[in-house]
Parts: sequence; C-alpha cells; structure tokens
Amino acid sequence: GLATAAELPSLKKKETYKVGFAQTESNNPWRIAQTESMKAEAAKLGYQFVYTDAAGSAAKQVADVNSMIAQGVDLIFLAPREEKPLIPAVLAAKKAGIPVILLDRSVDPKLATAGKDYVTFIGSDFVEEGKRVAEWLVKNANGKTKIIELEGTTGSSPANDRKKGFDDAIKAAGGFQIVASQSGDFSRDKGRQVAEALLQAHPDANIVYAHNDEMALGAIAALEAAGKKPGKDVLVLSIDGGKEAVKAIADGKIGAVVECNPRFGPIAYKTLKRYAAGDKIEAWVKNTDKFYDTANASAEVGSAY
Ligand code: GYE
Repeated sequence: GLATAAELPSLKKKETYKVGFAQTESNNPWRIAQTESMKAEAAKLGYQFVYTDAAGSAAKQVADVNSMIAQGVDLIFLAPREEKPLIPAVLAAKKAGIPVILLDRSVDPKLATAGKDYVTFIGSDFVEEGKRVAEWLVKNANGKTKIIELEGTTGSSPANDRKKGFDDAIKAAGGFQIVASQSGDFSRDKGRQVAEALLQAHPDANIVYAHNDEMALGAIAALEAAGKKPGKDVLVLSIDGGKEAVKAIADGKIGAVVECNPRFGPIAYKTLKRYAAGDKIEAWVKNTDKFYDTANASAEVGSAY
C-alpha cells in the first residue's frame, strides 16, 4: 500500500505474488547464474516473474523499473547498475506503493536509506572481498610487488568497495605498489583491452588484481598474447568464483579467487515473505562467500557455478 515519506510501502501476505526483477546486464556467468536462481525459485513458489535486462544501461534500468511500476508488480527486486542513477527509480517505486529490495549491488547511502526508501540490501560484503584478496596476496606474493588493478563498472558499489577493501589492506601491509588502476567495466573484453594497455605502460607489473573473474580471464588472454605466463610471471587474482576461474586456479593461471555468491533466489523470496509477515528486516541481509586457491580449487570446480 501507499507509504508516507517516512515509511516503506507495505506488502500484503498472499499465497502468490507478482514480482519484478530488474537485472542490470547478462554478459557474464555470474549474472546468468543470478537470473537463473531468481527465476527457478519463483517458479518453485508459483510466483509470477516479470524480468527485464537493462543491457548495461542505467537509463534503461530506470525505464525498466518504471514499466514494472506501471504493470503493478507487488515488489521489485533491483540490481542497481550504479550507485547514483538508480535513486529516482527506487523513489518512484516507493511513491507508487511498491516495496523495493536491492539485490547484489547497493545505492548511495546518502541518497536513499534501507528501511525508509527500500526494504533492504541483500548481497555480499565487497569491502571484505577485496580485503580477503589482499590478505592472500600479502602471504603469497613471493617477492612480487607491482600491482595492476582492473576495476569494475565505474560508480557501482562492488567496484567502489572492492577497491577500498583491497587498497586499504595493501597500504596497511606496506611494500606493495599499485602502479595502475583503471575500469574494465566488469567485462572480459574490456578487461583484456585495459590489461593490454596497462601491461605495455608498466612492463614490470607482476600482479593483476581484477574486481571480477571476467576481467581476470581477459587479463590472462592479454598476458598470454604478450608472451607472459599468468600464474608465474604475473600473479592473477579475482572475485566471483565462477567455474572457469576456479578451473584456472587448478591450471595454475590464477592464484586465488574470493567467491561472490550469485545464488539469490532462496534468500530473496524468504526476505519477501518475512517482510509480508511484518518482521523487522535488517538493513543488510549478508551473503557469505567461499574462498578458492590451490588448496581446494580442483575439488571445488564441480560445485562452482
Ligand atoms: O562481481 C560481477 C557482476 O554486482 C556483485 O557484478 C556483482 C558483480 C559481480 O557483473 O561479475
């Protein structure tokens, strides 16, 4: 129902719901696994599932949310591409009396608040993910010190937070140098192109930290094209934990990967039901992430998404 400025729209307790999922893009296995999980769990529960794919455009994603509002969905799950441009969509849904749950990425906390403008953020601790990569690196660098950082989509919460968690921990450890840090937009091909340019500008770089698997796999292609051995000449590290990256650890090309769990379906609809039942929902419903390195990669590759 309609909310006042101070409170969230309510959600009626019903047998079935019409839910919207505004996805940000579908250009990688992580996104595909997430969509699949949301869709499969909706089918299992007998919910109607309205799906949109913003194809990498924040402007399209705002329009997608507006179309879900016009269709009168009961609740919108939104994976906001960037922290700021999706704020008007969150506020428009609130104004229309439709609760929003943010999935996997968050929005600028100065512009919208959990428990007031949207119900909650469900997702991983990205600062912690970046920190876990750094902690592994500090123990396993073997004298390598010069880092190229491939950042995720500019203005997205995982790019901001994975950078902060890693950079702060690396600075605190001392002895390392981030020689270049640039966005590869979470994409394999952009990651490859940016890695190629940065490796040319910094031929002495011997560590690549990528904010996701896709860019790490792009960087591996760039390294091989430059005649360098990933895993030997240059240490490669990433976040996400898809099958291809976990296998690359087993093959000796990636050093370590922090998982970012994409299986949102069960927790998403459980949170919806708790909200409809009148539970007070915490501001952040945290996902837990695994960690992969040579100790477990071969055994775990079968269960990676
Ligand atoms: O790491 C990346 C995806 O928002 C946590 O977005 C997500 C990130 C994930 O495109 O691969």
